[in-house]
Formats: sequence, C-alpha cells, structure tokens
Amino acid sequence: MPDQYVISGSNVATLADSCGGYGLVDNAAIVVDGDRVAWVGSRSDLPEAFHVLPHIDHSGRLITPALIDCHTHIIHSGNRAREFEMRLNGASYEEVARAGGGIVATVDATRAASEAELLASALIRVDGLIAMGVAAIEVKSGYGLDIETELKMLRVARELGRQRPIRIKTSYLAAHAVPRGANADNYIDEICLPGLRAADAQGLVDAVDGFCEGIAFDTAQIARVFDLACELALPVKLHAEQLSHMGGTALAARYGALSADHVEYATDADAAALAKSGTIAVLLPGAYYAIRENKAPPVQAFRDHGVPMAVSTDWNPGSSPLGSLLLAMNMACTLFRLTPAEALAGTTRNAARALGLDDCGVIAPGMRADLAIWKVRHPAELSYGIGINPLHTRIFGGHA
Ligand code: DI6
Ligand code: FE
Repeated sequence: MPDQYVISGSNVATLADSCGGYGLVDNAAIVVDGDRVAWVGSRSDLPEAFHVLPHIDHSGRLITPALIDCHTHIIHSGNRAREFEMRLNGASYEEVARAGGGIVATVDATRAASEAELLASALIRVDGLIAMGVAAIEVKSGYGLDIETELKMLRVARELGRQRPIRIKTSYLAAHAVPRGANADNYIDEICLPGLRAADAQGLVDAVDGFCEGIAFDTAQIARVFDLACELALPVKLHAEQLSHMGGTALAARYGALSADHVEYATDADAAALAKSGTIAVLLPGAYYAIRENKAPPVQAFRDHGVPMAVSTDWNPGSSPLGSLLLAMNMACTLFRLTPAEALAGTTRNAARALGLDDCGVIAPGMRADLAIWKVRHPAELSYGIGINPLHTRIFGGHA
C-alpha cells in the first residue's frame, strides 16, 4: 500500500460528532498519510493538493473507526462448559463460585498452562477479533492469583501485540478472586500488592483493575490496591456493581478511574459521580445475557448525567464466553436499549477513552488511520445484524 493515499466513495461514520451521533459523511474521502488520517470530508471538498494521490474506491461501503474491545479476559486456559450445564440446572453464577467453581477453576488451568500454550489460545481469539475490524484490545490478568502466573499472563498479553497488528492495553487484575483457602486481606497484602510492584517494574501494566463484589473484594480492599496504583501513577478501572450494589462505582469515581465496568446495580447517584470524574461506564451485555441477569444497567441515568458509555465483550470462560464485539453491540441495543449510534460510539470513541487512548476511536485529522471498511451502507446495520460479520477490510496504522 502506498504511504499516502485517498479512500474515496464510501459513507463514513467519523464518530467525531460530540453530540453523540455517527458524524456521518456521505460520499466521503479520507486521506491517509503514513499511519495517520490527514483529512476527512465530503469527496467534493477534497483539497486540490490531494487529487494527485492514488485513490482507492470503496463506493457502496461504510467506513468507521476500527473497533476497540475495551474489557477482555482473553488469556485463559480451559473452558467452563460444565458450569454452563450446572447453571441450566438451576445453580446461580454465585453458587457455582461458592462451590469452588467459577474463576478459581480457570485459575487452576491457567497456572498449569505454559506461556506458549496461553499465547497460542489467545492468538486464536485475537485473530477472531481482528477479523471483525478490531484494532485495540484490553487484556486482563486475574487467572493467576499468584505473582508468577499473573506476570506470565501479562507477558503473554504484551506478546500478542508483538505477534499481531493490534494494540494491546494490559490491566493487572490480581484482585479478581480470593484463591482457595486464602484470607482476602492477607491475599491483598502478600500477593496482590507485591505482584503489582513487580509487574509494574517489568513494564507489564497499563492499568489496575479489581472485582468489587460479595464473592470477591470489598471497597476497603480494592482501595488498598488503588492506593498503590496511584503511588505508581497507574490509572485504575473496576468491575463494579455487577451482581449487587457494593459501592464500587463511587469508589472508582473517587479515584478518577478510566472506567467502571458492568454497573448493572449502579444508582442515579453513582451515575452522577461517574459524570463528575469523567469515568466511562463500560456495559457488558454478554455477561448479563450468559448468567441470565435481570437487572439492566441504568442507561437512562448515564444519559441524563452525561456519562459516556462503552460496550465490550468481557470475553472470559465463565460469565461471558462471547467472542463477537458486533454481537455485544447488538445485545447492548436489544437488552439494554442503547441506540445503534450509542453502541457504535461504545466500541470506538468511548472504548478508546476507557483505555486512556486519545489517538483512535474517531476518524479525524491527526488520529491514527485505524479504520474498518464494511459491506454495509448505514452504521445502524452493524448493531442490527445478529451473528453476522460484514467486515470488508481492516486498516491498521494505514495498512490493510
Ligand atoms: N466479572 C466477570 O464477569 C468476569 N470477571 C469478573 O470479575 C468473570 C470471570 C469468570 O467467570 O471467569
Ligand atoms: Fe470482566
């Protein structure tokens, strides 16, 4: 591909519309210069200077920013299909966890797996997301619960970004579950905190996450992890209010978190707090669907308070074995009543913010040329289709 070129003829959803729309431009042109967008607008307005560049015609297609999956646990070993059967026989997600299944079952498998095995299985998941137009993925640790395995997961996460044309943002999630037989406070002191120092010293951590829930950690325990994150100048994010109201959302807001994720049980006051701290609410309809939750997140309160919403797969072997970000968008609309424009902003513009990325997620001059070219005409079609992948081409840093 040439270093400078013009993509012309398609409809473009720039997502650069601060009013929350698609930022649609019909019959558009996008000028790519190296790994950046140099210009975007109506084809008829293309400045004279760009007319000489090679043109690639995508008439009849739609271009959006490449998608961003901002909450995943794609590094793990094994699966939990047996728990799926248990839940179908009446056990709840929490009952399975309390019976010794759940997250700690994946911990056993992940500890036993070699780094090469974890990498091979995660690459298959990454390839699936790339094939769907994804250009950035957040990847969490959290299935180690010991220092060695947490570091192993984070090294694999970094390796994903070296082996594939994709940006990886890592989150240290040792505060994901209490290991079997351990005391939660001791675990925080003896594993979680020293593990964070070690992982940070090795350059493996982009953000610090936790699971604030009855079956995991309370706000006081999470606050100790967040205090160390602050000391290390690392941003925080939190699994908050997924199964009950524990106060995690307010805590996340207090620490200026990048995101509060799940947030089904968040209140109007929580939404106000998120708005004030500029924290993104990350909606994870795959988990809501898979564990048959019936409390949807307070989407209208997020709108009323102006909290930006992101949408992600939460791809994990327990509560959300969901490998399709497009299906997550459809579920966010059907189950949570997002508009298709909100769902698309949730996997582009707002997902970038949830990862602290300010150079992607919208199509505008100076932004990275990470683009998804779709075999559809209108952006609503991306959320409307169920289990359909209409990607034509993904452009990553200017390259197909
Ligand atoms: N909430 C979730 O939905 C995942 N982690 C979390 O804190 C579940 C992870 C799992 O069940 O393995
Ligand atoms: Fe999660």
